[in-house]
Amino acid sequence: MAALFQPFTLKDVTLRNRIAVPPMCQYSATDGLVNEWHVANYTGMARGGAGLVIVEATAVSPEGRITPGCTGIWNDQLADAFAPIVRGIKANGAVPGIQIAHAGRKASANRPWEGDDHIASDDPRSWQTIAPSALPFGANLPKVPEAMTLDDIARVKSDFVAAAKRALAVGFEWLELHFAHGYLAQSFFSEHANQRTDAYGGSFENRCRFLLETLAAVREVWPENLPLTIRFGVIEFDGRDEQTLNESIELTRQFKAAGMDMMSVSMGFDTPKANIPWAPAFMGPIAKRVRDEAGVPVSSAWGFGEPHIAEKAVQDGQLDLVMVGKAHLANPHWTYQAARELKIDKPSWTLPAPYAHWLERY
Ligand code: FNR
Ligand code: 531
Repeated sequence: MAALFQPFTLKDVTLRNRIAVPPMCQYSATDGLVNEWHVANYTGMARGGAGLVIVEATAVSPEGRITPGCTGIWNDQLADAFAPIVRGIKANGAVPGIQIAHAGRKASANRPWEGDDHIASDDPRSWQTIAPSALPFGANLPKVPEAMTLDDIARVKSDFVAAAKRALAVGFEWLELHFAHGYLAQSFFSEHANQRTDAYGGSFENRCRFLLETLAAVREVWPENLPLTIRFGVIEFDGRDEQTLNESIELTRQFKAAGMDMMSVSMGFDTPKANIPWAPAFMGPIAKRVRDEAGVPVSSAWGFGEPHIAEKAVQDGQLDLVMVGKAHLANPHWTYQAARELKIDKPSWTLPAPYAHWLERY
């Protein structure tokens, strides 16, 4: 049996294999509300055989959306609308997860296919962004955020807690905190974005404070028996990589002590000046370092969408779970086809009978 097709257990949740659909924004919601597009998208990927399907970055507050099309979970009506998605993922044998997020200074942007830049300030669709400091990301995202007050910090933490409670109530079994990709939490950690002089900026300890406090508050309401994971950018590719990685690994140990069950190892994206060494599976060795040095289970994405590459990442002990993103957009039945390519004896086990019966017999 291929390593990729071994079940994976985290807390009381067992995935049927090591393949996960990572969160991928659809930019297709209205005022945060999901619709039939989201049901079809997520149900289809579960039907294709992945063990875990994580719903896209879902905003904990309206100003935390990246774009006007991003999903939200800041009230009960928005949360309830996820019920058919949860049911659809489960009915197709996968575990339903959701990533909750606040976009910080990268919020108030146009959809990628409509510019991928900040919405002009005089456009009524734009909104005021917030961040640790009044520093813009730059490049395509020049909008200057408002530096958060201590009240803002307390409010956003409680928004994360409320979002976690709603995610649980609607039936999600796996919760991911989006602490990566230059969004709000990541930007507290990064000196590219955080130049505060109070308890939330400056020293390593202070730059970790918002992330650790948010994690601890969420862990109090998210059941101990269900996985709570963090997507975190451990490296910026900005020329200070060894120092950032060492700090990130120390923070990962602290996340673990505060109740994080697994890390989705990713990049910081806090500066447009990064020089990212794009290549298939290039995050594998970095994820392995986090796994080995911090002693936590890890997943990662970025170029694992070829079955033999994904298989090798698990076999080599780089990843516990492999995130396969864009390859799932191209082919929601990616897992089924990976099983065939890796010559799993009975590839049909990932497909439901109404499909498998015909695909195997004739
Ligand atoms: C993403 N990605 C992403 N990441 C995340 O943490 N939350 C999100 O909501 C999104 N949204 C998103 C939308 C789209 C359209 C893409 C293509 C990507 C990043 C994603 O989870 C993954 O890390 C990358 O796609 C890299 O993995 P692949 O595509 O190389 O397998
Ligand atoms: C980051 C990305 C960069 C380059 C290629 C693909 C993806 N993502 C981050 C996403 C939104 C879309 C862009 C989130 O984390 C929400």
